[in-house]
Amino acid sequence: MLVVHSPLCLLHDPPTEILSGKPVPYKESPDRLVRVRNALSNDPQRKYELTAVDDGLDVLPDILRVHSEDYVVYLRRAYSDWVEEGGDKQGVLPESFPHPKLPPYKLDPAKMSAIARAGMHLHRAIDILSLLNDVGGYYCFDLSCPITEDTFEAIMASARVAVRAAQLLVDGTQSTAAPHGIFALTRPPGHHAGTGVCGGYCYLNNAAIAVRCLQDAVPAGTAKPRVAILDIDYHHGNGSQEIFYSDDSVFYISLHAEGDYPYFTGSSVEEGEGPGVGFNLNIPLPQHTTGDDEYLATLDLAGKAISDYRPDYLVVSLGVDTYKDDPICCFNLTTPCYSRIGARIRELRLPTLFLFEGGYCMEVLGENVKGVLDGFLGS
Ligand code: OKP
Ligand code: ZN
Repeated sequence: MLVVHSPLCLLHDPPTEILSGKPVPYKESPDRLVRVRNALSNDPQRKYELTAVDDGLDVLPDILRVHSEDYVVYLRRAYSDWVEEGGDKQGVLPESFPHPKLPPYKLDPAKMSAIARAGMHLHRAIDILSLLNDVGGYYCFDLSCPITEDTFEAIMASARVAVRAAQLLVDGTQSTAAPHGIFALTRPPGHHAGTGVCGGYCYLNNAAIAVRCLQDAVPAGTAKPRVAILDIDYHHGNGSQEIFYSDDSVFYISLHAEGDYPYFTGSSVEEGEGPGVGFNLNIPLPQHTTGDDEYLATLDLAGKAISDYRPDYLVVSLGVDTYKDDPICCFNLTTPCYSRIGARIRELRLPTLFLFEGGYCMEVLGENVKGVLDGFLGS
């Protein structure tokens, strides 16, 4: 299996985040990537071929098919604006938000400080009335996404990994009969990032960017490929849901912990809207009691829904924070479960793009991710 990665993804390394009101070391660390990379490259059977993405690959057009331009401009400029204003070199994090219940907001965003812009959706700020109807219009929805000097470089590299992996999947699918899979070693993760908002360690939605690449890679006049996203990260992928909520060409399915972060989304009544009705499926599972058997039984239901949709491609948001000892999560999955998950995904017989999302138990992170991929390969 080809594994696409980029050393530039290691650059993003914020010192702290706020957890339960206290500053703690940042959990989404570069070491996560190193652990997974090492586990795959040390595979005794050498099943994984690591390939570094070309740093020159221009993915801005792909990113702009998913994210709003003002948001990407914000991500690119936030740190330098901040430092220019004398801000701390640790990076920029919002501390005040233009809450929709406190308008009017008549200040000129161009005259705002970088930290004000972090909390403010620049574009909407100009027409603040629409902000009232668009709570998703903030650049940050929580405090877990500091923008350091290297953040933009790393998130662009992560997007390049996703795009290159999608291209390779399309190329490979044309030449093989066996279910084909590619792993994109993306980091920072992406499934919490929405059209114009970061949060949950996510800045650019790598899976969504990859989906649009898969859909674009067809000759003119051919039907647009249908893509299913299977999100098996412990957390609900609120960003992926938002991006595809009214899109019937993308079926988003998530298994996640009920009532945990990101708290406000992930209910089974969120079914999509407009043409997207019926193409969003949330399957919340109970915290604390969900173990291997319950999880696999639910995954079978998701697999059935995916088969019924008859997608051309499967994109898997691969988080392994469902593990029993994950420091920020509360499911009880054991290491042997991950290869069983991979085997279930293999049974769908679809060209499959895996993208790395969450997973914070460092000791087994590599082993668990490799378990899913091994299971998919049938080994
Ligand atoms: C990312 B992924 C904010 C706490 C934020 C963020 C968890 C992000 C998980 N005070 N915790 O889905 O694994
Ligand atoms: Zn997660």
